[in-house]
Amino acid sequence: MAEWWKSAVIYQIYPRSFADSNGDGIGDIPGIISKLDYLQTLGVDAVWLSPVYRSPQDDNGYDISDYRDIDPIFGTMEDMDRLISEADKRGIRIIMDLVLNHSSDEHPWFISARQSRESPWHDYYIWRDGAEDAPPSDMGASFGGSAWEWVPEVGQYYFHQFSVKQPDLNWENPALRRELYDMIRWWADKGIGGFRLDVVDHLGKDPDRGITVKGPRLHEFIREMSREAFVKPGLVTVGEAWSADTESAKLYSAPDGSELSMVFQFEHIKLDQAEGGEKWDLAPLPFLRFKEVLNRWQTALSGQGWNSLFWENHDLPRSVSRWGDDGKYRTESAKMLALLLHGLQGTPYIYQGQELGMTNARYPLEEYRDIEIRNMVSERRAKGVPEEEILRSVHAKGRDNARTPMQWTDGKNAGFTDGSPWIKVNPNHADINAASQLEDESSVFRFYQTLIRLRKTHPVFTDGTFEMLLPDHPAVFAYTRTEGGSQLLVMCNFFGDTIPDPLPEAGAGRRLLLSSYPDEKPGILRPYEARLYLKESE
Ligand code: TEU
Ligand code: CA
Repeated sequence: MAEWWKSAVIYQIYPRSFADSNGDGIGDIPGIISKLDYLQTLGVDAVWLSPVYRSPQDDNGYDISDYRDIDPIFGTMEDMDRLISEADKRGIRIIMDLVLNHSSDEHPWFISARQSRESPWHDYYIWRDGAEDAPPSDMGASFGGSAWEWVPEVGQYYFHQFSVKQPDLNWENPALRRELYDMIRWWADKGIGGFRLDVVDHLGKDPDRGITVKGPRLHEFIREMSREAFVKPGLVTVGEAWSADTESAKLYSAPDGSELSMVFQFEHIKLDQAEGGEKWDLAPLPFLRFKEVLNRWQTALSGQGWNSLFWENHDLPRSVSRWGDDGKYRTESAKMLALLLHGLQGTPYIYQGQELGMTNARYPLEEYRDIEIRNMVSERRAKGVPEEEILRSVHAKGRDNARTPMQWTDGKNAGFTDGSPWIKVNPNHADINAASQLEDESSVFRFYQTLIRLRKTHPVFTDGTFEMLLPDHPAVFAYTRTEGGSQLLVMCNFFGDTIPDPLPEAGAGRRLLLSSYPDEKPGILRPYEARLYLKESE
C-alpha cells in the first residue's frame, strides 16, 4: 500500500499565533482544538505543530526544557491528548516538531551538565577546554555572536549553533541518543502521526573541524534513529535540511524507508538574496533559476525519493508578499502560487494563513519579537547600516512576518484573542480573514480547498511524472504531470503583466479544472493568471 503521506496535504500550525482560548494573548492547544472543524473544512490530512513542549520560550519553543511535557502557556498534557483524539475523529493526524540538535539551557540535563564535569549529563553536550576570552574557535552562532559560551564552574566552553540558551546536544554520546529515541517512541505511542525534525542536517556536526551540517556521521545517526525510534508503522517523518541537495535528499528520503519520509529543502528559498550575502541582503528572485531549481528537484527525486512542497513556514516571509503581489493582485497571485505548488509531485505543506493569502507585516522595528530579528538589528546598527535598510530587510525577510496572529475575523484582534496579543495583529485583517473567505466562493481559501479535493480525486496529482514546459520563458511557469492516460497541465503567469498565451493549444482536448480567474479569455494570460487542465483518455 502506498504511504498515506504521499497523497496527503499537511497544514503547519505555529501554536503561539493560531488561536488563544484563555485571553492571555498567546495561542494554545484548546484554541487549536476549537479550530479543528475549520481544518476539516479545508480538507487537510495532518497538522504539524511547531513545538509545544515545556520551554523558556527563548526561541518560541525551539528551546525545550522537558521533551515529555507541554508548556503551560499552551495547555496541559490532557489538552494534548484531547487534541490528538479530536483531530483523529476528523481524520487529521498530529505531527510533532522534534528539536534534537539542541535543548534549552534550562533542561535538567544541562543544568546538571554545567555544574560539574563529573555530572552524568555533562557529556550530553559539547564542551571544549579553553581559557576565558579565548574560545576554541571563531565559529559564529546562527542568531549572532560566538558559537562558544564560557562556563566558569567547569572551566569549559559549550557549543551552541543557535541562541546561547540553546546548547547543542552531543550526538556522539550513545546514551543521549537512546534517551531521545525512547522519548520519540513514547510520543508515537500516544498516537502521534509523525515528526518534523528541526535542523536534522546538523545532527552529525563536528565543531573541531568547523562542520555544522552534513557531518561525517549524519546519515548513520538518522538510520539508527529510524530503526530504533520510528518503529510504529505509518509515521511520517520530515527533516528540515537547509543544506540538502538532490543527492543527499535521495538518502534522506530513500524509498526503502531507511531514513525519513522526506526533507524540506531550501534551494528555491535561498535564491532571492545577494550573492555571498545573508538572507537580509535582498535581491530580486531570478525567475529562470527558480524554475531550473524546482525542475531539477522534481526530476531528480522521481522514483528515487520524495519531495516536500512548500513556499512558507514560521521562519519565512509570506509568499504572496515575497513572490506575488500583496496589493492589487493579492487574490490572483495567492491562487497562482497555490496552484503552482500543489500541482508538483510531493507532499504539499500549507502554513497557517497561507490559505487566506495572509501578507507580510510592515511594522516599526519595536513591534518585532523574534530573537533572530532583534539580534540582527543590533548587529547591523552597530555596523552603521542605515535604519531604512534594516527596516527593508526585516519587512522582506523577518521571521515575524509569518508569526503575526492568524486572521479569523474582521473583529477585534482578528478574533485571535480577547486579550492583548503577544505580537501585533496585522491591521489588514479587516480585509483578509477566514470568516469572510469561508463565505466567498471565489476566495483564496476556497481555491486551496478545491486543490486539496482535486488531489484526493485524481491520483495523477500523487503519481504523475513531472515534465517542465517552456523552461526559458521569462514569465510563465508551466508543466505537465502524466500517469497512464491522465495528464495535468499547469500554466502560471508568475508576474503582473498581461502576456500572450504561450500555450494556446493547451485547452484542446483538455478540461479546465481550475483557474485563478473567474472567466476565460483566450489568447492571453492576465496578471498572475494560473490554469489547471486535465486530459483523461477513457
Ligand atoms: O530553523 C533552522 C534554521 O537554520 C533557522 O535559523 C533559519 O536559518 C532561519 O530561521 C532562517 O531565517 C529551525 C527552526 O525552524 C527555527 O524556528 C529555529 O529557530 C531554529 O531551527 C533553531 O531551533
Ligand atoms: Ca492562551
